[in-house]
Amino acid sequence: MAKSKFEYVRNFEADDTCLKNCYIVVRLDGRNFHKLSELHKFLKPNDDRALGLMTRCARSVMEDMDDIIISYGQSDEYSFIFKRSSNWFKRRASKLMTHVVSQFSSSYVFYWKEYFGGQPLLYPPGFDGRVVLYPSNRNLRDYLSWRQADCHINNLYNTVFWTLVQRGGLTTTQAEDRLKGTLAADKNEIMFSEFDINYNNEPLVHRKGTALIWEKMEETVTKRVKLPSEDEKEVPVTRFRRRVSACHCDIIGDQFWEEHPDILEDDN
Ligand code: DGT
Ligand code: MG
Ligand code: MG
Ligand code: MG
Ligand code: MG
Repeated sequence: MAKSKFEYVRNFEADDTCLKNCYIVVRLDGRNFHKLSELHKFLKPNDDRALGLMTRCARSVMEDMDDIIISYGQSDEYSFIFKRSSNWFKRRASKLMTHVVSQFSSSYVFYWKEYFGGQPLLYPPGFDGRVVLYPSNRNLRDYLSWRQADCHINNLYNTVFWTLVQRGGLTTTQAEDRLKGTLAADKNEIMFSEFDINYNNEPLVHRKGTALIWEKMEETVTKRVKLPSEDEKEVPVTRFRRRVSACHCDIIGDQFWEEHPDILEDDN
């Protein structure tokens, strides 16, 4: 086909191919969820409906996109890790990021009522996205550790903060003053001695966030087959399927990675 004289504009598109051999991380984060959570009366410090909805959306992203090996989420953010050998969308950063973020955003609206029932979503929420490349398994694990450590630090603070307000009767300003300069041990001690709360018994989903991984499972179904010269009969057929499974475990230490050796590809 003849080219139009306008074709040259195509060359203005920037090349944003992700460097080979690197893990591609797409992290998204809710836009102004401070306001969204207040307006929709999310429970403090953790609203299991909101967290469940985030994970439902992440599951939808994983099921719809090739090559995501693990996802990790907490609060209003989720990170999706594409395998380092992925050639999806020719590794174009903008394609990968916009597919993830738009699938996630539309899922947030689509699945809202499954988590919030009759409570309406009052405006269309948005998410930002970014792409970061990590060249080694160590770097990728440190990235995920960073996000999980962030989850821990924020959740410890938020848990003691809202305990002081909701059960201790402090104003938010008083609670803030009370916690100024305190270390993790001090926060644990306040909860334990004043409110009989052992932080380690708080729900794992709040303390550790959510990792989504692929779980291989064997499935046996019966199929009707008709061979020539024979009557139709039923035979069992076993096949392997994979499905997304959620865990709220520690992903900083070695144990998780030793138990799931096929998530990462070898460094070399
Ligand atoms: P951004 O990301 O710069 O557009 O602004 P925000 O407001 O989304 O800030 P960010 O992402 O640093 O903080 C997350 C906000 O979402 C924070 O205000 C608390 C809120 N949020 C997330 N999960 C929950 C929850 O389970 N319960 C409540 N009450 N709030 C939550
Ligand atoms: Mg932010
Ligand atoms: Mg946010
Ligand atoms: Mg956030
Ligand atoms: Mg098109």
